[in-house]
Amino acid sequence: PPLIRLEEYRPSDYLIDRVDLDIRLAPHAARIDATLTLRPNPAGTAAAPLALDGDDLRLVSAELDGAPLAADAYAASPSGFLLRDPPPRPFALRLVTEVDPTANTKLMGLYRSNGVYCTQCEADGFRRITYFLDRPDVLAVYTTRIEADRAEAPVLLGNGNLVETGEAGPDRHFAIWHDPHPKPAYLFALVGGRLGKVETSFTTMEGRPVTCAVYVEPGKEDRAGYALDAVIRSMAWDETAFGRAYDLDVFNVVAVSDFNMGAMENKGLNIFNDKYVLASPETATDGDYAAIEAIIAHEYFHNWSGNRVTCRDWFQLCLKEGLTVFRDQEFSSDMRSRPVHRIAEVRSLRARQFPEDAGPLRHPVRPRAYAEINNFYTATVYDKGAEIVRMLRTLVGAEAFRTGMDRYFADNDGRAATVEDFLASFAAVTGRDLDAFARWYERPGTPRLAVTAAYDPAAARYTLRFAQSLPVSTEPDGPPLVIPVALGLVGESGPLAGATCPDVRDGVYVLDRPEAEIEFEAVAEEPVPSLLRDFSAPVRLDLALTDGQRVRLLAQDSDPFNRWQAAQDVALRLILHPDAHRTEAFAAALGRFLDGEALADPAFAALVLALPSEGEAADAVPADVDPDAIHQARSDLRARLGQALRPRLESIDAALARDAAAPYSPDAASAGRRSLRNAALDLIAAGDPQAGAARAAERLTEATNMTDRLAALGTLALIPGEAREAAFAEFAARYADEPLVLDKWFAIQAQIPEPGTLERIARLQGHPAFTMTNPNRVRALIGSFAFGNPTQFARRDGAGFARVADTVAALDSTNPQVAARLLTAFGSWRRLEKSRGAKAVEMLNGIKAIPGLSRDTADIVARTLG
Ligand code: HT7
Ligand code: ZN
Repeated sequence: PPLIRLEEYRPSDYLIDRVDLDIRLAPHAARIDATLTLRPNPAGTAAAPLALDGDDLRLVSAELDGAPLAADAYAASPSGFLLRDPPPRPFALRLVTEVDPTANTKLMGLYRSNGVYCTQCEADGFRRITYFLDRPDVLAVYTTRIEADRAEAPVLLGNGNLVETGEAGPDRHFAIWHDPHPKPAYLFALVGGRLGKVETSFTTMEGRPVTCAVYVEPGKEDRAGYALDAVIRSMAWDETAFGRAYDLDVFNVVAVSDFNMGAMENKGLNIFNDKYVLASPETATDGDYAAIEAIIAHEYFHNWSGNRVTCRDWFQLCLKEGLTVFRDQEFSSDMRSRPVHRIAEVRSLRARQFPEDAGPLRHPVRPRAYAEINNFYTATVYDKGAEIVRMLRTLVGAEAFRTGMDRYFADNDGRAATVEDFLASFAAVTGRDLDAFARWYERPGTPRLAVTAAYDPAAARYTLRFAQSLPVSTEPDGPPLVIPVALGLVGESGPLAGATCPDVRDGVYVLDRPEAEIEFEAVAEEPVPSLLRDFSAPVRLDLALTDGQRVRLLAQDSDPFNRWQAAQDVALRLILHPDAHRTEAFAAALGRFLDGEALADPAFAALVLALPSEGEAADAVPADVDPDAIHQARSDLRARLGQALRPRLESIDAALARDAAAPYSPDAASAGRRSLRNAALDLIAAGDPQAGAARAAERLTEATNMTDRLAALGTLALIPGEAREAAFAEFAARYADEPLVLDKWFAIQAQIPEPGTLERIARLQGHPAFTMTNPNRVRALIGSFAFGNPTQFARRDGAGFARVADTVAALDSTNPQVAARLLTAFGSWRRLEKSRGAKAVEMLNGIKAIPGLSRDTADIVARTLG
């Protein structure tokens, strides 16, 4: 597919100041009457033809300034509208189009989900509603009249504020919405349907009363309260943390069940995948509650970082996404435990972004070219993008960071901005040159930071030598990155006081050269270095420490992140190089840790007990990855730790048992206690499957909430036998009418690391609750298999790859976005053992050969094959 390149950006030849829409909803023929108030852009080419984007549109009529357009004055096709000779002055173009929302299986543009009309316009869905300059640097003020059958769509929602409602004939009604804030078309939205709601009000720091509502399927209102509460907390937090107030009279969130991604930040009308709205103790886990809180916050925060200040072009996607992820991470950290949340962020970065950055789909945080922008909503743009913002804060300090953010919002309000504009705000308020720092946006690949240390006891001097490098596959010879390394020295009985180093300010050393050396004076004993505290930069740290030194960090470091990291490092080495003697020593260290503090900070303790995933272990293997060997080594280590720690795990279980019977509360402290008790159960079962199966089955019947029930089911899922199958059957019967809960059931089964899983998946694809038209179902069953079952997905016989490839092929013509994303599971084929890699290539070539393959899937195939 042809590439769109950053360097080829040029301003639009025309601007659109106003958009007046009259949209009549109907299941098969929705009519969109659009009047666009246009003018030539002084920054564009004068007298150029006007070329509007379209996608799958049918033009009904066209008028210019109130008069029908002559047939030779324009050309229209489903994919575009051309006005050959536009007036060299402001003019009004009225275009009527027709679309079929029911037939829209791509879930982009105007579609129906469970009978509810809704829209998805980012990145380029608005052109599936009407012909338009569908690019983020064309900002207009929208007024939208929505008309529908009253019985079919009693609720009619649009962007901005509601200005009028009324009758439109015997069975029809209308609502008019006006959004005073100029916005790009990707932020347009409407909703029409039968929906229930919960609502409340919030008064902004500017004194504006805002009605906040969450709309859900009727009958599920009692599951919308947590999301509504998260809206209110997000609004309050953005005022205190960033000085940002909401700017409309209403803020609506609507949950729909067919949705390509998590949620969408349309102005004043956020549309959500219902998975990230609906929560009750009986149907949602602690993880679901945390995700709802984070995603509600994320979309709300876009109101400033994305909507008020938007992106000039799609290459700047990280400008809104990286910044908004950073903002939602800070919010969640303030709502929950900061260190625990930071560990969760880094685990997710390493699980998703590091492999992406090491594989054929790697790209700079600001890509330079794309064939299909929908394939660039990636972990790199979002999560590495957030890490860059975090590093910027570390470099300039929290206070200057806030001043810089204020400056950015003030200078760019109502504008479509670039990464350069963002950095310029910080350069302006700090006087710093951020050009070298900006390389983070340009250079793909995860940097490696190699550190060696030397101690001179006579001089009481400690030297650290740093060397940074990028992977050879990613233009490694460019100029160095600016890497903030938060660090400290840890002595036998805790952080070393008195050691000084002129290169370290506020606990941070900034490495801005390929290699450097720093010296600490007055170092009274040989320390263990604690580097990259709080994971201060998204790099791979190469530091040879002994298990003993790592155990000292686990016990003594003042930085919780590095305490956790130390345990992970020991465990990872034991997975890659099993050793009975060192395993016993590690178990003893974990035992001391649990004795000392498991019950003081259960959430943290649960993370320390969670070993690195099989994916992380695979990521640490240089080449020829054998997922079966990794699985076996990790299982063996878990079994041994479970046995060695059994008495402690039992006492944790007993100590937290009372808590499990108490009424459910989703707060972080309660969730932490549940996570530790469930981690203990899981490790007990790893060490003693028979006892574990009995205990898990018991826990399943006792559980008073979905968190504990699903954890028990997850434990049982790893122990073949009748108890497991009975539990699966009971769970399915209990939640037969709960699609979101059945998704958990599909997902757990898809991840069972046994050869029988493929057959199980085939069976589950025939289950009445499974459908290929719902992205959540596909992701739950096939996505969980592809991304969460390394041994079976990468089976030697290629049957796992084939199952996923068949799904991609079947889905491509109906929903290419979801198909393409599923296909990214093949991204690490090159790192697999040769024979497995060859099977993956066979499947990729099979997909490549499909006639009429979508641009989305063709792009992923081409890049994956390289
Ligand atoms: N900005 C949104 C990204 C998005 C999206 C959402 C739903 C369906 C299709 C989509 N394409 C792009 C979500 C966000 O990051 O906030
Ligand atoms: Zn976002």
